[in-house]
Amino acid sequence: MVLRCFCSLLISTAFINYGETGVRLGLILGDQLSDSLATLRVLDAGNDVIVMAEVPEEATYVRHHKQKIALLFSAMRHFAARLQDAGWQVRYYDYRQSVSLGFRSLVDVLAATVKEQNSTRQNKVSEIVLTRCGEYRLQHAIDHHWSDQLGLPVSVYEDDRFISTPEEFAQWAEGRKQLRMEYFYREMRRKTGLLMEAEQPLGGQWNFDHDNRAAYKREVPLPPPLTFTRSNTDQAVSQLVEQEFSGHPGAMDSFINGSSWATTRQQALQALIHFIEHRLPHFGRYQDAMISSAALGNAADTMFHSLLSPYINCGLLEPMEVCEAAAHAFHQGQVPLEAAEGFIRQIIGWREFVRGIYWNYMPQYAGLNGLQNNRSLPAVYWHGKTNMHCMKECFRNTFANAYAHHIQRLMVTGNFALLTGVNPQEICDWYLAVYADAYDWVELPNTLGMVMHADGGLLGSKPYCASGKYIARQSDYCRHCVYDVNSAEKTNSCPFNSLYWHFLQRHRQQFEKNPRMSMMYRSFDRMNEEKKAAIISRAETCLKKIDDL
Ligand code: FAD
Ligand code: DLZ
Ligand code: SF4
Repeated sequence: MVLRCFCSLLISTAFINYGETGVRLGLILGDQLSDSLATLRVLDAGNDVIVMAEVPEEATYVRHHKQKIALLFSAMRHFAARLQDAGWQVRYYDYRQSVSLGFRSLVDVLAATVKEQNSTRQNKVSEIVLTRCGEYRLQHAIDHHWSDQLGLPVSVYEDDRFISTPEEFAQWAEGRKQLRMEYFYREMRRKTGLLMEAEQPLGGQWNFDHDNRAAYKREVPLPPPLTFTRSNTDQAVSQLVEQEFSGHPGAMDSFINGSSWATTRQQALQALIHFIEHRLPHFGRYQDAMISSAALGNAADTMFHSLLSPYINCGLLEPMEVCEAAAHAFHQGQVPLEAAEGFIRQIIGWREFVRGIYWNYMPQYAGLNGLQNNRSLPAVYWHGKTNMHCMKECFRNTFANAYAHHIQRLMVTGNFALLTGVNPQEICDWYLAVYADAYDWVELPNTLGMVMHADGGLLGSKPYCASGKYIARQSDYCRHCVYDVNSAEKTNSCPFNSLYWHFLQRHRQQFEKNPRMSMMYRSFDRMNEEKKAAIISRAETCLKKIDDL
């Protein structure tokens, strides 16, 4: 049970200058669309004003996928309308208003709102109130500049939609030689009581991951896709995005026809119920599986995954409520324990863990490049045209839906960036741009740490590098590919194979003594010299013409 009490939530107040009671302006960000938000609990609907704004700085600090912007703007507009219906005064600036008024950033919006309020109303603005924001970039500006810029106290409250706070994570991490998600996850299970019986995990095991490695052989049908009715707001936002963000990546079709993202709390709840009924029962088992869309249509793009991350990350759903729904389904006998546990682990384990890493190590974390990788991001990451069937499928899903599931991100497009030595900051910017769920706090540790191993192993004791064999085992991709997954040296050999060995040779010094990797070095060393040379030569050819592969 996570206790909520706003009196203990205040993190910082810059520029304390109370004296008169006035109006407080509560800024609600695009990823804070929750009824339970601390800002809403602190403020008084009868007196204070909520400010929300679509602004160029947030919409363009990377070239966000069109659907990410559409989802966020539409969800923000629906949320603002809900607040108004509930009796709040809301000052909402849509994108065109912001641009026409010359606002670039959120602080520009606040400055203008303060001026307007102070010149037209009796009650002057006395304070700005916010909930801790997700990204370091913005939180740093708030902590260090906003109070001076606005001439007002700026109070920041804890974001207690998360299970743990950055301070709790820092305490847990302090003095540990290695940070392992598994141990942090156990703390979170104890803290939430999810799937616990007194102090013990239900089923006598914390983690059932070893049961979760199956390839999908069509044993059960893929779940039916869910579609959402599009509101006038969705339609207006779609038009805006097509006109104002035409240079951003991605297609809008699946958003416009309602087959991608929910934009209201009610629709997000529908998505949660759909997941629990149709996807969760098989979630764990097929979590690492991939399958081509040609034979199975759109359902192949999502398989049994929840598709809930965009909603959890922008606030339409809360992490605890989705976990409680999964636990409830287990207690009702609707899903097996390993399915519920596997899902809950992703949320209270991985999601909380990566956030802890982010706040503990920022801002230095963003600049790490432990493997000294400096290749520019290959153009194929933007145009998606390649003969590598696995990559083609992942790019198609990404650009069509602003989505790819975890194994597509980690073991296909991520693995390729790792093996080819792409600069971590460039690949991070790509992941931050192209997914509907992408926010720096969660994308950065996943990409820089988990995929690129650029943090020296903070997030994983070994890099997630793999040859085509892994992809062949977990998917049907290789059966539809022009490349031969059983060869590493032939001219039509799978690029992942030779690149894998090339990667290991390039980083022999770092990884040869790693007990989880030394076997691979021994395998390579056992090959005859001719074969080794042919593999390395094939990898070098691949590296020279990445965009032609
Ligand atoms: P499911 O497979 O259904 O998982 C359930 C939930 O668990 C997700 O909704 C998510 O909230 C959580 N979760 C699962 N894995 C992770 C993880 N590794 N870190 C954090 N939360 C996790 N996730 C994001 O939310 N935003 C990102 O920007 C993001 N960037 C990523 C970049 C890379 C390179 C990789 C390898 C992973 C990234 N992830 C990110 C984690 C994960 O891939 C997505 O959370 C997941 O694919 C979202 O789809 P889903 O909701 O269907 O997830
Ligand atoms: C992602 C995003 C986008 C595209 N646009 C806005 C916006 O116009 N206004 C806003 O308040 N938030 C937006 N967001 C989400 C913010 O980038 C996010 O709140 C911050 O990065 C903090 O996590
Ligand atoms: Fe991908 Fe290689 Fe398989 Fe082709 S053969 S799908 S490139 S892993």
